[in-house]
Amino acid sequence: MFEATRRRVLGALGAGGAATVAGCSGDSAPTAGTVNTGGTSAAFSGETDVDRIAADPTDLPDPIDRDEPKRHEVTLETVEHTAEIEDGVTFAGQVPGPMIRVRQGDTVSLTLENADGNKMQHNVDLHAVYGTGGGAVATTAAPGEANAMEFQAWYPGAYIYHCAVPNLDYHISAGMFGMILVEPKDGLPEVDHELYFGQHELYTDTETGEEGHHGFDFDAMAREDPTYVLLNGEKYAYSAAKHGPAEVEKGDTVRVFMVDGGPNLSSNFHPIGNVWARAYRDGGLPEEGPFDEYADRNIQTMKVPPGSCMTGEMETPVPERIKLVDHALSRVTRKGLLAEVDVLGGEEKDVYDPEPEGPGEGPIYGDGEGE
Ligand SMILES: [Cu+2]
Repeated sequence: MFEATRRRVLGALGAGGAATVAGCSGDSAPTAGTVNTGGTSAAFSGETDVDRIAADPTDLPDPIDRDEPKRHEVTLETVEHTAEIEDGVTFAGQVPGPMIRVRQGDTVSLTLENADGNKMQHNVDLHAVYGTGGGAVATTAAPGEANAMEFQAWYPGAYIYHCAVPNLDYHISAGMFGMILVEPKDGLPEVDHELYFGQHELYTDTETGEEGHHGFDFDAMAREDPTYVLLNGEKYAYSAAKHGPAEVEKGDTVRVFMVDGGPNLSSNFHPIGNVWARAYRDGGLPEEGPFDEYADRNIQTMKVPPGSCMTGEMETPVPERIKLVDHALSRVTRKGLLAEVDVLGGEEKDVYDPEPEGPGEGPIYGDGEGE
């Protein structure tokens, strides 16, 4: 079922059917992994060891409802996987890594665990941290080890966290990034839905969609010429054809958190058929509201640099399928980036009428006389 679905997606784009990108081994010179085609993966040494690498964008912590600071114990476990489409070094087995959600003034005790079977050292740099390397030096851990640091969340906003070992661009391209959201003390305005996505690009030594074995390609990464540009680590991960779409009811307000891991490409994040009614550039938030006055209004496309985030809110006055894209559109048509949100409900023809009365009925079509 899963294989058939994936093949349909790839077929629809004429991409030719790629599938599994295997994990790399060795720190300084990762060896070639493999890419297998559906149905034949067992024949290759690069057999996947997870069914799915794409994080569920609806799986994020609840908004904070608290007036007092709190101390959090957070453990990020790093695991190295062989996974479909996405090459596999990930935080907690998903791309992006899990969202960490705290309140400004909270204290976070963060432990970076490097799983025993891993081959590389890892760490974490959180952009929400005042401190050397955002915690990267203190948390660096070899396979089978764990290291901790503690910080107070001093300033509010949505921030990236990412692996920051010497080959950090490779580790991020392999999926080692996520978001920490520091809510202002009074919290964020209430919305009906929140979604969480992560964009990044993957560099392999084989053409996009080509069957066979893919290895990581450091030269392609240096040229910033990716094989895939992805939302949530898999080709079209949260589209209707794969793990999605997200579904909301007409009239709901939808808040989207997006982190751009890069390592190199900025995103041009646009909701097709909608607009960022309120947009927080780079995820930045003021200490206090009213947030409506702080936010940019009615932004069509948000620039999100690598190593940054954005928060955008959509209104949903009509039923439709919203496509979340990087508006550098070859990344959508040819390199795998797409998520979809379905707005369910009855038509609102005053706002949008997909089948208006035909030509000749209204003044913009002429009145049929004098032509
Ligand atoms: Cu790493």
